[in-house]
Formats: sequence, structure tokens, C-alpha cells
Amino acid sequence: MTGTVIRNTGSWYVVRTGDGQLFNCKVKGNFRLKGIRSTNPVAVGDVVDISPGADTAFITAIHDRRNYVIRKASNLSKQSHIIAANVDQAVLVVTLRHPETNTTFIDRFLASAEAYRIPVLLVFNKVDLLDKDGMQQLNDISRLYQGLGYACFAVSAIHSQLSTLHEALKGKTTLFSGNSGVGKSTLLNALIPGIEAKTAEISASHDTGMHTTTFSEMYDLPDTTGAIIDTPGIKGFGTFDIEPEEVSHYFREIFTLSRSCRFGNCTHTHEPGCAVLAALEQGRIAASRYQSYLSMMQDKDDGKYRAAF
Ligand SMILES: Nc1nc2c(ncn2[C@@H]2O[C@H](COP(=O)(O)OP(=O)(O)O)[C@@H](O)[C@H]2O)c(=O)[nH]1
Ligand SMILES: [Mg+2]
Ligand SMILES: [Zn+2]
Repeated sequence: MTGTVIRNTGSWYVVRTGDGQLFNCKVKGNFRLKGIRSTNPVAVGDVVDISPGADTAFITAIHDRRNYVIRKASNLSKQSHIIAANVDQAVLVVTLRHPETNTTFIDRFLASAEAYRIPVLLVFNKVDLLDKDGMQQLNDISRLYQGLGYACFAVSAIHSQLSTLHEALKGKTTLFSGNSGVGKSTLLNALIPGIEAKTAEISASHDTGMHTTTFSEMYDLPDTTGAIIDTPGIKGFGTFDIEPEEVSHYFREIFTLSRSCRFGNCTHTHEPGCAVLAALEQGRIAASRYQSYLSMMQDKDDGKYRAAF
């Protein structure tokens, strides 16, 4: 039987087969990612083969992944945790006020997603709280990111003003991320009514005293195709194997400009004939984006792992 992993709680996985049946599964065999030590061989979003047994089913094979997103298992760990696999896009929920999401956080997220080739939708929540200055700031920041090719949505989760966002989620598997307090849960509840009840339902019927820390979970959108992957307690993701000289590849406007730099190995920090520095000087690229670029360049190469934020 083949199914999709919709929930990951430590060593257990909930797999849903095509006919909608749910199976509690353990992993049988040794699945390893090349060059990466991972705490979970299987992730939410994975398409897997399972063989049901008497009371436990086993995951026996993982189908090839289109992509996957990882984070460090813990601060000190060299191990990683796969947050999700086979995602079509990511939503980053941010707020300009209460709390203010800083642009470095946004840019690091965007750069990491770029490295994974995952499109990002920027969702500015709590627009109901913005005064005139706040609205101006929202226009400016939306113009900046839209200019770079990132879709921006201004929403208010508590007022359920979500129709354009809802449209953009149709037919896709979307990974949801955001700092705590930005309204991620409120937004998920508005998009998927009964999401908390759904979580409880799975727990009641299938979690028989097992370890229940949920790492990631996939929910179908109501009344349409498409799904959202929620990662409770996980702020974001990181990347492996980005060399400092590669960072510029993931800042779209910097990458485009770098073709006009005098030196092919320009780091865009001090070199003569640097097209990026010239553009910065002339205000053709945003100072905030350049600051984020510098901050990612300065990351320590920590076991080849680069935290997105
Ligand atoms: N004014 C306003 N408050 C919101 C909005 N969305 C969420 N909140 C509030 O922000 C707080 C944090 O929301 P929550 O969904 O728990 O954030 P999470 O930590 O990202 O999951 C709660 O008090 C929500 O009621 C919104 O659109 N407007
Ligand atoms: Mg929450
Ligand atoms: Zn340069």
C-alpha cells in the first residue's frame, strides 16, 4: 500500500492511504539521506509504501522526494530534522507590529527557501492593527518584496480577510512558518476550521500512549484540493552546504547585479567595480536586503549547517 505521511510524532508516523484510511506506522529498515545525519528518516509529505501488521504498520520504502526542508535537531546537535518533504511552496507569516518581524529574519527565510527552490508567499498579518504610518510601511515593504518576485498578502486572521490568500493555496502543499505571536495558529484556524478538533481526533483514535510531541502535521484544505503543513514549535528552517560565496545566489537582486561586477569572485563587500555596492549607493537595492546578505555571509560555517534564523 502507498500513502502520504501526514503526521510525525517522534518515532511514529501517521500515514494516510488513497482511500483515506489512517495508519500508525514505524519505520522498518535503514533510510538515510546522503551526507546528512537526520533524527527522522521519514517526514511529513513523504510518499511511502507501508505494510500493515497486526497492530503496527511499517514504512518499508520512501518514494523519491521532489524536495525537503531541514532544521538542526537542537542547538548543539550536528544532526538534522527533516521538517517536511514534497512541498510546493512556503508561507511566511510576518507582522509589522505586535510583534515586529525584522527584515533580516524575512530575508534569511527567503534565501533559504531559494536554496531549496521553494517559492515563498509573504503573508503580512494583523493589518487591522496598522495606523497610517504602519500602512505606509506595509506598502513600502510589499513593494520591495513584490519587486523581487515574492507574492505578498495583507491579511487579518481575526477578521478572516483571507480570500486572496486562500486562492493562492489551492491545489498546493504549503509549508507554514512564522515567528511565534504573529498569528500563525489563528490563521490556520481560519483557513481550516476545526483544525484543533482534527488534531484531537487523530490523537484519540490512534495515539495509544505513544510519544506525542508533534513535529509536523499536514491538513487538507476544506472544499478544495491542497494542504497545509504546520510545524508547531518550529520557527523555521536552515540549509546545508551553502558556501559564503554562494549566499549571493539566493538574494535575487544581488545575484542579478553580480554579473556586472568586475571580479567573478566578488563578495560585494569591498571590491572595486562592484555592481552591488554601486546599486546600494544609488538606492537601487534596499539597504535592509544588503544588511541581511552581510549577516548571512558572516555566519560561522557550523558543521556546514546554516540556520535560516
Ligand atoms: N489584531 C489582530 N490580532 C491577531 C491577528 N491574528 C492573531 N492575532 C492575535 O495575536 C496573538 C497571537 O496569535 P497566535 O495565533 O497564537 O500566534 P502564533 O504564535 O503565531 O500561533 C493572539 O492574541 C491572536 O488573537 C490579527 O489578524 N489581528
Ligand atoms: Mg501558535
Ligand atoms: Zn560585487
